[in-house]
Formats: sequence, C-alpha cells, structure tokens
Amino acid sequence: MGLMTGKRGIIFGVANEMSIAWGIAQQLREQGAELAFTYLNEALEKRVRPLAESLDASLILPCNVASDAEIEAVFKAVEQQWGSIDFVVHAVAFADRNDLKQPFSQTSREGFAMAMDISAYSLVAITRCAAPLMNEGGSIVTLSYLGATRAVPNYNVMGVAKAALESAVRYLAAELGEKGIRVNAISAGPIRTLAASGIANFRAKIKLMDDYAPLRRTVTQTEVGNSAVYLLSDLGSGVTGEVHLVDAGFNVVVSA
Ligand code: NAD
Ligand code: 0WE
Repeated sequence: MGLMTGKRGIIFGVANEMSIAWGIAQQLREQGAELAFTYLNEALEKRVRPLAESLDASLILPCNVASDAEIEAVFKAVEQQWGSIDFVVHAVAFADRNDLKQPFSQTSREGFAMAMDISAYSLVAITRCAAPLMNEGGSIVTLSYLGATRAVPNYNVMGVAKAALESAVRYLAAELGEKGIRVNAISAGPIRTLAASGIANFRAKIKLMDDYAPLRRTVTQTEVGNSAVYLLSDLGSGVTGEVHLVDAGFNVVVSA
C-alpha cells in the first residue's frame, strides 16, 4: 500500500522530463496515485503524452491556464472520467522574458498583468473548478520561489507574482478548510529546468547553492516530489496555508 493508493489527481505544468511537475508526478505514482496530466499546447503534447503514458495516465488534456474555458473543460472531462478527485498539482509560471532581465521599474502594465494572470490567478481559477469535485481530505500544492519574499536579482515581476501566489494559498486555505481541503505551496531552490534555461547567470545561482547552502548542493526534482507526496497524502493532514521550503539556501547569510 502506497501513501497515495486510492487517490486520484491532476498535474498542471509538465513540459519535459526536467520539469519539477514531472518529478512530483513520478513520486506520486510510485506511492500509488492515479494521475491526469495537462499540457500547454500541441508542441508540448509531443513531449508530455509519452511521459504521462509511462505513468499509466488516465487523462491527458490541453490547458492554457490563461483561459477559464480551458480550465473548465479540463475539470468537466475529469468529472466525467472519475466523478471526484483528491489532489491538484499547480506547477505553472510565465513572465515575458524581457521582464526577467530589464530593470524591474521598466515592467510594463501588460507584462505585469500577464505574469500575475498565468503565475498567480491561475491557482485561484483551478481551485475554484477543483473544489466542487474534491473529496474530504483533498489537497492542492503549488510551486513558489525565494523571490516571493526577497528581492532576488532579475526575478523581478515573477517575484511579485509569487508573492501574490503565496498570499492566494493562505486565502484559499482559509476558505476551503471547512470542506476538508488543504492548500499549500512548496518554495523550491533553483533547479535546472526549461523555465530556468536562458535565465541570465542561472549557473551562478546554482554555484552559490553548491558553495554556501547547508547541503552544499541544489535540491532535485525528486526531493521536491517527495515533499509534494507528504503534502498531498494523509501525512500532511494537519498542514494547510503553508509555504514549505525545499531550499537548503533559504536561511543562510553569506559573509566573509
Ligand atoms: P518548466 O518549464 O518545466 O515548467 C513550467 C510549466 O509552466 C511548463 O510546463 C509550461 O508549459 C507551463 N506553462 C507556462 N505558461 C502556461 C500557460 N499559459 N498555461 C499552462 N501552462 C503554462 O519549469 P519548472 O522549473 O519545473 O517550473 C514549475 C514551477 O516551479 C513554476 O511555478 C516555477 O515558478 C516553479 N519553481 C521553479 C524553480 C526552478 O528553479 N526551476 C524554483 C522554484 C519554483
Ligand atoms: O519561477 C522560475 C522561472 C519562471 C519563468 C521563467 C521564464 C523563462 C522563459 C517565468 N517566465 C519565463 N519566461 C520565459 O520566457 N524560477 C524560480 C526559476 C528562476 O528564474 C529566475 C531565477 C530562478 C531561480 C529568473 C531570475 C533569477 C532567478
């Protein structure tokens, strides 16, 4: 019997085998969960479908989380297939590439709104659709980063969006607690993924972790996945509205 045996849920945010969402999905499946997956577009479907099939996925559906209609269609299909669900993984973020390198004060109104919409509001829209289908003991997990609470160079508008995301976690947890639904974030340290590729100086951020983090290394997708299993399983039944750190560097001050 796995920790997730008898539980069914949906994963938003697999792009490829490097994705944090994929690390989470593998650990959930290993503990017996039954999984559904979404992918952003047809280009990514080619990558996501074989991965999802390798974990015996019941459903593999398109979903741009900027669209309420697409989110609603996903949960309609999930309701038809399963009737109810036990968990949701939200591992989606996007900002304009230029907004992650130009000075933060140059962020445009449109760039700000888009980062907020895709990276923070989407959790609210997904939770609204998921909650009516959720069984008692339901659990929702999203992914955040240190830049939500500290000014990390170049993270910029994504930091503002992650701050909103972490706040949304607290408001959703407060609202849904009476239905037995928990909502938490995992704040993960830097990991080399598609969303991290092309970020200026990402190597330097990894090197900082290797040099100064307590474990003298970065965390892995599997380690984030194991924390997600804890929060999504009954092991986490008393934990909600929390930001759980899987980031060995969070509390270290570097000095001479
Ligand atoms: P990734 O590129 O593998 O995943 C990001 C996902 O977001 C992709 O699957 C992409 O298709 C999806 N996405 C973007 N726009 C979308 C839209 N409009 N609709 C639907 N999906 C959309 O990268 P990742 O690093 O695994 O990122 C997953 C989550 O982890 C993100 O929330 C990210 O902020 C967070 N995170 C990443 C790191 C890191 O260092 N890699 C650290 C902490 C937190
Ligand atoms: O949340 C993230 C990255 C999110 C992200 C990445 C991209 C790159 C491609 C959002 N939007 C885009 N848009 C693109 O066009 N992380 C936690 C990884 C990350 O990104 C950083 C980091 C870290 C860590 C950006 C600057 C500084 C540190």
